[in-house]
Amino acid sequence: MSTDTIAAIATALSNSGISIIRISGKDSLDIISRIFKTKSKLEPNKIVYGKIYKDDDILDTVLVSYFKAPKSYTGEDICEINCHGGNEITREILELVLENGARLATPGEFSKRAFINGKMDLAQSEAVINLINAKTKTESRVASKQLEGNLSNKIKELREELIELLAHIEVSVDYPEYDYDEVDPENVKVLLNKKIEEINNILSTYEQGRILKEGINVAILGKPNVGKSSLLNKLADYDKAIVTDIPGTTRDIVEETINIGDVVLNISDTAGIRETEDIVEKIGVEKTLKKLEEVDLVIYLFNAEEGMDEKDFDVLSKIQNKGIKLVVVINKMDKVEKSIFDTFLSKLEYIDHVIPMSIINNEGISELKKTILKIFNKNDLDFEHELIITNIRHKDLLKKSVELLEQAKNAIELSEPIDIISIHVKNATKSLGEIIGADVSIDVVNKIFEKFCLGK
Ligand SMILES: Nc1nc2c(ncn2[C@@H]2O[C@H](COP(=O)(O)OP(=O)(O)OP(=O)(O)O)[C@@H](O)[C@H]2O)c(=O)[nH]1
Ligand SMILES: [Mg+2]
Repeated sequence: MSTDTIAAIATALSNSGISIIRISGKDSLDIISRIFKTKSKLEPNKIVYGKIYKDDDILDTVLVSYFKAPKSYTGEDICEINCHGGNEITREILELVLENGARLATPGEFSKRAFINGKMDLAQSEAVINLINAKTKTESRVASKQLEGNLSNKIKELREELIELLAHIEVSVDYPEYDYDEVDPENVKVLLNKKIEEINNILSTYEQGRILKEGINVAILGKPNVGKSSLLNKLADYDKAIVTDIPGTTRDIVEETINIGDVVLNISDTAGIRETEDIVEKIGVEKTLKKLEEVDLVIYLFNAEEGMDEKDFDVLSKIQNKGIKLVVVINKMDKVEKSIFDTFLSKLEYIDHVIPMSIINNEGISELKKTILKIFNKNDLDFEHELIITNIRHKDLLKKSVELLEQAKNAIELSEPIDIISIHVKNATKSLGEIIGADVSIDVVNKIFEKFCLGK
C-alpha cells in the first residue's frame, strides 16, 4: 500500500461557484505551505483565507482547510483548497500541487486509504459509491444508512455470535479433559437455524434493493405499429424514438431511463414482433426476443382495432413462463367502441393487469404508471428504517454463508465430528467477513475502489 501524498480535484469539472482540490498524505501540509500564503494560522479543523502563489504570481484567492491524521476522511493529513470554480484555474492549482510533490490520485484512492486505515469498512465504502450514484431520494437514503453502518453492524453482530460458537466448540475439542460445558449439537442447531433465518431475512430485501439501485428493466413489446414507440415518447416526455404509421419503423432497441415517483425505469422500446423477410427488421425482432432475458417487466401492447392472434399468445406465454412481470395495454382505444375492451379482457382473463389506453389522447398513462408502482412495491419495505441490501457482492456472500451454515447443520444431523461442523461455521464467518472487508483479498479491494470517481 502506497503512502505517498496524493491529490485530485474532488468536485465536478464545470464552471461553478467553487472547486475543491484535495490533498492527502504526510506531505500535505508541506505542499500547502509552499504554495499558499495566509495571515492566519493553518490549524486542524479550521478553514483559513489566503492566496495561492505560483512563484510570484497570485493564481487565486482561496480557502484552505486542514484535517490532521488520524482525524480525517483518509486517516492521513488532509488539506483541501476551495478555489474559484473555473475549469482552468482548478486545473492550474492541481498542477501546482503536483509540481510541489503530490501524485495524482487514482479513482477511489482517497476512499481506499480510508478503508485501509480503518476509517470505514468495505460495505461502508461501497455505500459511498452508491450515495454518489443515487438517482432517487430513496436510493440515497438507503445508501446513507449503509454508510452509517446499518449493514456493517448487523454483519459484525452475526460474525461475533458465530465466532463465539466456534470458540465454544474449539475449547471442547481441544481440552476435553476440562470440565467445560459439553457442546450440545441440538443447541448448536438451534443457534444455526436462528442465524440462517436472520441472514435469509436480509437476503429477501435484495430484489427490492437491486431495483432501487439499478431501476426496473422494462421492455415494451407488441406487433408492429401498435404504438410502442409512442408510449416510450409519452413516458419520456419527449420524442426519443421515431414514430410513423409504417409498420416496422423501430428496427433497433431504443433505450431511455425515466423516473416515476421514486422508481427508476430503464425502458427499452423494441422492434415490433412479426415474421418478416427484411433482414434488418428480422435482426431487430430477434433482439427483441433476446431482450426478454434481462427484463423485470414487459409492457405488451395491442392495437384495439386489430385484436390478437397466435403470435401474441405465443409471446405472452413465453413472458409468463420466464416469470417476468407483465402488464398488457390495449392501445388506440380512441379508434374503437369502449366495449371492445371487454372482448380483450375476456380473452386475457389469466393476466392480472390489462389497461385500456389511448396514447394520443393521453388516456391510460397514469393508470399504467400506478400499476407499475403497485407491482414493484408490494413488499412494502420500509426503506427509511429497514436494513436493505442493494449490492450483488453482498448478496452473493450472504447466500454463500447461508449455504455453509446449512452444511454445518447437515453435518450435525449426520452426527459428524464436531470439528467438521466447526469448519463449515468458520467458512461462513469468513464469507460474512468479506462483506465488511475482513478476510478479503487485495484484488477484491482494488476492484471495488476502481469504480469510484476521481477525487473520492
Ligand atoms: N389513433 C391512435 N393512433 C396512435 C396511438 N398511439 C400511436 N398511434 C399511431 O400509431 C402509429 C404507430 O405508432 P408507433 O409508436 O410508431 O408504433 P410502434 O409500435 O413503435 O411501431 P413499430 O416501430 O413499427 O413496431 C403512429 O402513426 C402513431 O401516431 C393512439 O393511441 N391512437
Ligand atoms: Mg416503434
